[in-house]
Amino acid sequence: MTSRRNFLSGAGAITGAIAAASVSKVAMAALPEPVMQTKADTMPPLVPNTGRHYNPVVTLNGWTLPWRMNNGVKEFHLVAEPVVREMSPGFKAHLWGYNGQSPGPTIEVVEGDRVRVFVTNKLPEHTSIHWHGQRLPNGMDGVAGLTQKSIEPGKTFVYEFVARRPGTFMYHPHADEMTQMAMGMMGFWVTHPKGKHPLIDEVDRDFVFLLNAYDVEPGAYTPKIMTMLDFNLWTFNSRIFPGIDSMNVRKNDKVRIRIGNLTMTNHPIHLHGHEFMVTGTDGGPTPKSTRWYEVTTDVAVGQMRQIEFVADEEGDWAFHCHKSHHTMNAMGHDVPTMIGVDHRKVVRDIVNLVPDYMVMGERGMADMAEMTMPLPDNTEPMMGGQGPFGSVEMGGMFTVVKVRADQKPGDYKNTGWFKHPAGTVAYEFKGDLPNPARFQPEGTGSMPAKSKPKKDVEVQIRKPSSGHSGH
Ligand SMILES: [Cu+2]
Repeated sequence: MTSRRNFLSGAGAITGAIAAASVSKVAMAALPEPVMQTKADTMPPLVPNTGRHYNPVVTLNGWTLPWRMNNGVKEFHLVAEPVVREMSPGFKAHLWGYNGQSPGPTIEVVEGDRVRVFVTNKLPEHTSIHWHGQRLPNGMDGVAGLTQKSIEPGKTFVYEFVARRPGTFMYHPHADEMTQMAMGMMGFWVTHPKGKHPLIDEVDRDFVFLLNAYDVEPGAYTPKIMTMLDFNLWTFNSRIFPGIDSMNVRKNDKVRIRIGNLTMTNHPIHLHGHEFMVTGTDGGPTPKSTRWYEVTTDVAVGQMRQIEFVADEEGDWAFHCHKSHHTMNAMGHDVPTMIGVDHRKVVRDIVNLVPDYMVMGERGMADMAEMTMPLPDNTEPMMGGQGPFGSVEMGGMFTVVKVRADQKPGDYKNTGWFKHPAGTVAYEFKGDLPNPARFQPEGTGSMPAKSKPKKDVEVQIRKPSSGHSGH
């Protein structure tokens, strides 16, 4: 726009154009080179080589942004741009993100650090960045229109503040938020404490990721941005199971997992085999007197939770959102519940007419994970994931915490499936089944009903199919 206006307004504009060019050249020289990421793999922790030392985090299917030290200021360069994100192997979505990926890179600093973030906008529309949870000067808060002008396409803005409070934070646009967050613009931020902190324990492994949700129609590449509730891809860091890496830890490691939620609904995050405590929120570390053990914690919209546990049980432990529809991938399922309905005769008749016809769900939905139904290109099956004992029948927000005695300290490699000690796996009973002793009720309800149906009624449930598509 600038050059066009300059061109149109004649001679005076040439000077303007030269001035603009020289200014931007100087500005570019002062900018730290943006670092880009082309892969959706979990990158090793970025061990700090300047500034105060800390134990770096590992971003699940993500990475940490390197910085440049400039006169004692940590300088980062974020580039807001359209990206192609591989959501699981072979399934790519056209999103918006930062520095080549969505979510953007994790930013890690230390309490007391002066931080300068250059933000270049390569999107087709204006943007801004809000530093969720930070104490900072009001004008650095990133709310377009309220605390700053929005960053127009092609422009670079500078944010600068001292990371005053240690903890778990995130960043996201505060300009055309509905579009930009639906398109995947978000990232994680961790401020490490500058020394021993009474409420922040040292841990051996520190994982971070964001919860996000997309509505990508089977076969399509770009999310629908108007969707408010009916998302069909529920993701950890814009990845769906089985494309989400496992979290690999050493037995007896103290493990911290930090989770931020930028979807439109809450996610009860559940860990198998261990109890954890919520040790922090986006408001900071929780007072010790408020902590109790849980195996599921709800992460509401716009919230962050950090959980901690000692991984003292070896095995492959499921870790997932407990909303069962959030551990499934894209698939319209406008189908009535068919469990218990024997419709083999109807199927035979239909198959005579339509040879590829397939009936879903007369024995539950587990068959869905095993059948090989033709899918449109660029579509992930509704559920899958091949475990050592068969299909895991999961999708979306699901991964595995792998606890191994022989995992080396600082090694994040996936060493394959857990080898169960003999006699520790559920097994089939092969003896005779005795006749069950039927349960005889002793109570008759809390009080007698005023009126009763003349005949016993057996409830026949058929779930409505409206308002329930696209999971
Ligand atoms: Cu969920």
